Amino acid sequence: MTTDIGSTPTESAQTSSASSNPPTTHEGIRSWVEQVAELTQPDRVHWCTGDDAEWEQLTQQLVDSGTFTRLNPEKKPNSFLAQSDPTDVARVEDRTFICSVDERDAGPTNNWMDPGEMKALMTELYRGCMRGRTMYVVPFVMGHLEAEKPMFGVEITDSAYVVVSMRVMARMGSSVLRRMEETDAGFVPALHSVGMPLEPGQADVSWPCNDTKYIVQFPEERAIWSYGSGYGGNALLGKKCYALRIASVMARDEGWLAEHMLILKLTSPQGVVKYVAAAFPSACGKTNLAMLAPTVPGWKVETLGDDIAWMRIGDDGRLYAVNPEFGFFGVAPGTNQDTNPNAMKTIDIGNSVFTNVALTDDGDIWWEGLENEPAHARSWKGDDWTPDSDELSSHPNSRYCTPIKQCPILAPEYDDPKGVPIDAILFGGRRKTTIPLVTEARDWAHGTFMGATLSSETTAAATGAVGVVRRDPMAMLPFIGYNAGDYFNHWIKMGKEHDAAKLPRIFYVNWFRRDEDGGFLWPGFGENSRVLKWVVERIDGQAEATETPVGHVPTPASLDTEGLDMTDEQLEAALRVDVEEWKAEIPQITEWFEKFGDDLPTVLWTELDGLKARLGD
Ligand code: SAT
Ligand code: MN
Repeated sequence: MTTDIGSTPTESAQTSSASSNPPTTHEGIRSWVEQVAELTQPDRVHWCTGDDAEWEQLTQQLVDSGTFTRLNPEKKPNSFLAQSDPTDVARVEDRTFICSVDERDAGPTNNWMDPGEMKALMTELYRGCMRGRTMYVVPFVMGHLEAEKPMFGVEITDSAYVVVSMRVMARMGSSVLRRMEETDAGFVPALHSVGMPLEPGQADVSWPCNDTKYIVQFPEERAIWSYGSGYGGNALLGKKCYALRIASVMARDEGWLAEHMLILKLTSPQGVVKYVAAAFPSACGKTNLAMLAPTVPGWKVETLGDDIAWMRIGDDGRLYAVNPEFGFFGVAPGTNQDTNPNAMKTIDIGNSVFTNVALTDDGDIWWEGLENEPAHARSWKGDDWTPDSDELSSHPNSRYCTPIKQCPILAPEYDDPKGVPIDAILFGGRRKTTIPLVTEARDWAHGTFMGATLSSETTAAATGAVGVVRRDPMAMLPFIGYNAGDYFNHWIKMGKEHDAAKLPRIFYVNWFRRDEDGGFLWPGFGENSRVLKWVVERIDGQAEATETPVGHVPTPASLDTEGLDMTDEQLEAALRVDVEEWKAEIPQITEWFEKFGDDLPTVLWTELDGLKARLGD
């Protein structure tokens, strides 16, 4: 391994007895842990087992330190509320770097710094940064431990909150470490520090973090260094940093896809099963779609994943997807019995961590949009909150972190390391105008064009302005670990190198189109099953579509709207391809493509030319 962090270990490394006698025979892990301990100077090193006793000890410790509030066990057993520092509430995209050896390989959509320079800079930040704290070593695997090639990682962190959250989100602990030892497996080293050492006698705060933040991927080395934040995707390094940014680079090199997609299983009343993967930007309802309760009679949805899909071509030429995660890290506000009854059942079982939601007087959680609004609560900032308050009770990016195994509609195939063959890929964004409810791509290249030009209004999942339209290719803008031009090319290649007839069909959806008065044209949530039904019927050659300049759009009659409280005008407006709106989109797409210069596959320019011609430009 080439993670040359800090100085070489010496005998004076007194930071902990655990590091001088680590409970592993895996040389690579031992020496990396020793080096990091030498550099960061923790008081103790704790090798995580992932067992229940450890969970109890760490959650109690977090309660004692004020990071956690234990929820009322009658409401939410074995569950906790964390309130973060009010400045540390979302992914920090402007502090996220792809430190490839060559700047060109980071591409125009990523921040870049020379890897040597970044390491020098961060090594100084890390020097002594764990003083007064415990350093936790978290062996984990993304995906199945029984996979043909298990995807190992080791996260070193000085945050017990991260350890507890990692236990929910990934398979981790002793069983993973044992397997790594048996096979002398390689792993992605993922180093995390909140960046707040404690001097002797200095009292800790409930949410330590640092104003200086770096979230850094070294794609060639397959290494992750994160500093200064304790939150979500900045700190749970198996998630976006590994399973998307680093894995997308591995996928490019090895011919597969690491995507920001949910995976669901759809069964028709006739018992026909289809698997759907769908990409939406953060906080656009991916979790709700993944756990959809269909309103169309007889149709059934089961969940396989809500955020990330790893997809490989199987022996039969089809594209198989697995969810590398073990839990859900869902947006809390707006989740309720109506919008996502299955998420509510999942979290009601307990064993969950909530971050930045409100605490009710009876020790339960509450957030905007949840039923039974309390007359009084403690807000995410720790203030008194009542329905009359000017401030929100919960941060818009507040989250529940809950075990996937508790999901009442988890598909049994979740446990199959081979994954499920995907029939359809949906790309979706949040757009008030222009984009119809659903459009089918003409072929894989056109579908890649749809994905590459996907646009969405920004949400609270990342810091920065909310509601601004930005291109978010394949909903991967913040997660592509290399040059996005090369990433598009990788998608095009997947279509060329494999049998198109066996690849999933591609669709573009928009649940968020509005009428002139600003109201949503489509009811969304469970009603989205009507769109899924149309998608499946298209695949089976049953549903009708109109060929439009932008692709195949349902004829109003082909969409099952029985029992839906919607006028014909509303349905037509939701499905309309407005040539003028699309013409206004062309300069934006052109400007977006020009960013990539020669790195943009020519096929995508050809697709754009075709679109222009069809719009009558
Ligand atoms: O903060 S996370 O990256 O884990 C969640 C998200 O933004 O989708
Ligand atoms: Mn996500």
